[in-house]
Amino acid sequence: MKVSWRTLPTVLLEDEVLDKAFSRARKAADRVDDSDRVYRVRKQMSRMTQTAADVIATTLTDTVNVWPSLDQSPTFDVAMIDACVGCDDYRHHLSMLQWGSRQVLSIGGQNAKKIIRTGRTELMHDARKEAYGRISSIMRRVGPSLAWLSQARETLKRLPTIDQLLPCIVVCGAPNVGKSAFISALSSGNMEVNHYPFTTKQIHVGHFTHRRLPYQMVDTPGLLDRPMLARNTIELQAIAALEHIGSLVLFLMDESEACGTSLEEQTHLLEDVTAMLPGTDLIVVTSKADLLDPLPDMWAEVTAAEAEWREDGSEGTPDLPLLIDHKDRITMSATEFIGMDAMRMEIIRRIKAGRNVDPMALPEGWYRRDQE
Ligand SMILES: Nc1nc2c(ncn2[C@@H]2O[C@H](COP(=O)(O)OP(=O)(O)OP(=O)(O)O)[C@@H](O)[C@H]2O)c(=O)[nH]1
Ligand SMILES: [Mg+2]
Repeated sequence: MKVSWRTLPTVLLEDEVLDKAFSRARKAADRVDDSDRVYRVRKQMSRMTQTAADVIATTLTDTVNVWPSLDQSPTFDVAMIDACVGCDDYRHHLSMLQWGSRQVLSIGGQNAKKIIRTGRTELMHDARKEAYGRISSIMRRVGPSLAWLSQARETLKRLPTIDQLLPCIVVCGAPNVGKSAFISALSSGNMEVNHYPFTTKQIHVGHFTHRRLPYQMVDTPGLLDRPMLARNTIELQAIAALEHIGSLVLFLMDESEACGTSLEEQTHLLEDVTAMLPGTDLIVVTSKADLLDPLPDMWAEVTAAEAEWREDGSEGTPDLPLLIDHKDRITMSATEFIGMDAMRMEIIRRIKAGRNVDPMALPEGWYRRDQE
């Protein structure tokens, strides 16, 4: 499911909702034409009351309806929303709008009745004024919720978009190990950069395409910066949610320790991550291969094989040799772009291997486009 956080329409604020409603109401009254004064005033006042109430109720419920229901949102999104704006607040403010809508409709109905039942025009005017007053006071209570939603929309617009039906590679590791550089080096086209709620950092979402299938890559800055015990529930939820979005997790280790985290700490982190994501295929990758001393044995061979493949037009699925370090781990240099094509092929192989063995058997609830 592709979530529509980016396309949430503008949320009208309290005054804007009232202006819209009252001006529509005025126009509705202007259209009334009746030579009998009592009939005319009655129609005018009841239309004003009803129109104002209807416009407000509709505006509020329309807002509620376009905001995705958290119960039906993917776990990763819910964790991100919780971290960005708070799920409890999210639910509370939407339910305030629902409440406001009901109140306003009931005020509209009650006062329209008063207008219809009286024969005295001044009482009709009074009932219309009373309706406006009561509606405005309901709107004063809904106002803070509209303001909250309007701000939340700004935050949610920047959530990374991850298509859950497409393969997604989650790139994690300690701070500064080279996650963003890796994603950027493997990305064809522009990388999306989103603000990340947990820290002042940014989240990168990149893509590459193989045989017309887009592969998404997403990094996890800030998620793993703190020791496991110091993390709060929401951060833990977000980490756990990686299991739902990731077809494959790459854990980057910086052997050079240039990142500022010792190898020992990075190893602890790897243990934590492995424990948190028991169901996900994970590859440990040594980053910054160019800083390894000595360079991996295969350095020259991989450099030549990748260069040759690129010169030949980068076609097909070649068996490029992987760059392997002295610990028998796959390694690459994002800045020198060595071992990257081989790494990309390995990613594709691993994701394919992890997918359904029977290509016709899809998980429940999925549909095949070619069978529609
Ligand atoms: N020599 C070398 N430096 C690298 C390589 N990849 C990344 N770096 C450097 O390592 C530093 C951190 O790289 P980033 O890609 O920002 O690391 P990150 O893991 O995204 O960092 P955070 O988002 O802060 O957690 C930068 O100065 C990069 O230039 C590499 O392959 N070789
Ligand atoms: Mg980064």
